[in-house]
Amino acid sequence: SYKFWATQPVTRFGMSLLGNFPGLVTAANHGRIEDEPESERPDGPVREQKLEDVPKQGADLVDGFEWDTMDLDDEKQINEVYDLLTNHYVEDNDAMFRFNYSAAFINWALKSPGWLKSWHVGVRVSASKKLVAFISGIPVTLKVRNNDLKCSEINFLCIHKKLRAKRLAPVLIKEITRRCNLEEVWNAIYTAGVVLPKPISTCRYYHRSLDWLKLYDVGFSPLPVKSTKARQVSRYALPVNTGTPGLRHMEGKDVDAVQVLLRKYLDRFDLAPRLNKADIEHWLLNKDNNPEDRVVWSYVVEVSTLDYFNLPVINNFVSITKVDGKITDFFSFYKLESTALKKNTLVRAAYLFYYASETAFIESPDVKRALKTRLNALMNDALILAKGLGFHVFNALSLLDNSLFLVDQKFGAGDGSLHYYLFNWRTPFIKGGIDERNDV
Ligand code: YNC
Ligand code: MG
Repeated sequence: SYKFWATQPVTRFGMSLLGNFPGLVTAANHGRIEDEPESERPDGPVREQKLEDVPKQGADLVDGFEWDTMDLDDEKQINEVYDLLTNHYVEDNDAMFRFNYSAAFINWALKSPGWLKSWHVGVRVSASKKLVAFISGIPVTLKVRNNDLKCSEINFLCIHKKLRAKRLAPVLIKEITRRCNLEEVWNAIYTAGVVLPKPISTCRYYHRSLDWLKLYDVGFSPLPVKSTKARQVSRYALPVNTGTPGLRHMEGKDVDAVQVLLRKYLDRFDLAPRLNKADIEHWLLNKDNNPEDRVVWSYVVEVSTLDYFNLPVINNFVSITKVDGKITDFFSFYKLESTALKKNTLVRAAYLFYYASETAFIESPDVKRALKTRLNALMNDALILAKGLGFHVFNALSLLDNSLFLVDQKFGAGDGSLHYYLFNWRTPFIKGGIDERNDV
């Protein structure tokens, strides 16, 4: 039925909207059904809009509640968002675990380059000023097939459990839409576990045990019928030291090289963010001095130029220290804990974040096999590092080139999918993972 989503400029299941005829398509005829199959229509907006038509004021909330633009430079207000999410944000299907985004994570995720205060939207109880709902956006440039879209990335939609099923979510979504539109941003990307009209891509979560006993104790990992605890522990054992020569922490001096490498790497996919140097610095470099607040870990592989080009060192004519190395690979992961609700304990999860490898670009018919080998070596090191940092589990989605290493690295498919959505942009479904891609 989708009473709310049927009114929004998104593509529908099994039918197409009248769209992409500037001037013709208005809110008035939006929603009419056409015969032409959606898959044959060109990529483009579902609805064309003008700045002058965007309301200058937000819609009224029901009596007793008020809008508040959050100031996330104020630690107290970050903590209010943290408290709301800690108690009311996303849970798994069995209500055993709930995401516990840290205040440091919220600060990192919502204050990326170009962030706008007006896209951090709260709803408070008028009398007590208690924060009871939230939705946020950050600006992103997104490559969707052959187009670069100026988008907002919508996240952290959350409503207090006592205010559920009262149609407040559509009010929040319309308000963040209005605030994006006021900045002349007409498209958005968002992900959700629930099915809405209409996913542009769908991923599965994969989990790799680092501390199997902990995951068993909290009810995350079952003991397979034909196994024993000892066998499970040894199945997930990892070496203490990493294996890739030249692997080290990423530093400020690596930003340029990583940005170039990642851009080239992500260009191979139909859906990817366009990241500039400021983005790379923000998303990948750790700026927190307090180790407890650290959110992201990034590593590069640096091979000295002499090694890389396999040049013979003739004499000391070139001092090694003056030769910049070449960054051939990098990977990163971030920390996002979950509360195990029945045991009241935290599960420390590392999530695979951006990565790239020059191996993807070698000119050889064996490029895929080479990439598989290289990514397995890199991801094994990522697991070793995450284990050394005290993480209990390492999570990844079935996107990018992950299908090349997930099984080999002993990841198991989780239950539940993550659906990707674009607001006001039509494009055919994008298959996940290099093996399923059909675009070449
Ligand atoms: C959801 N996750 O279908 P229909 S993900 C979008 N995303 O509408 P009510 C959702 N829509 O079916 P409740 C949604 N979940 O009638 C539900 N809906 O068309 C739709 N959970 O509203 C639903 N956070 O207020 C229905 O439902 C309508 O009280 C019902 O509130 C929902 O951040 C929710 O999972 C999710 O806090 C807020 O259950 C609440 O149940 C909750 O009666 C736990 O709403 C936390 C949780 C969601 C995480 C996320 C991405 C959100 C994307 C929102 C869409 C953005 C569109 C682009 C806007 C910018 C445009 C530009 C430019
Ligand atoms: Mg509601």
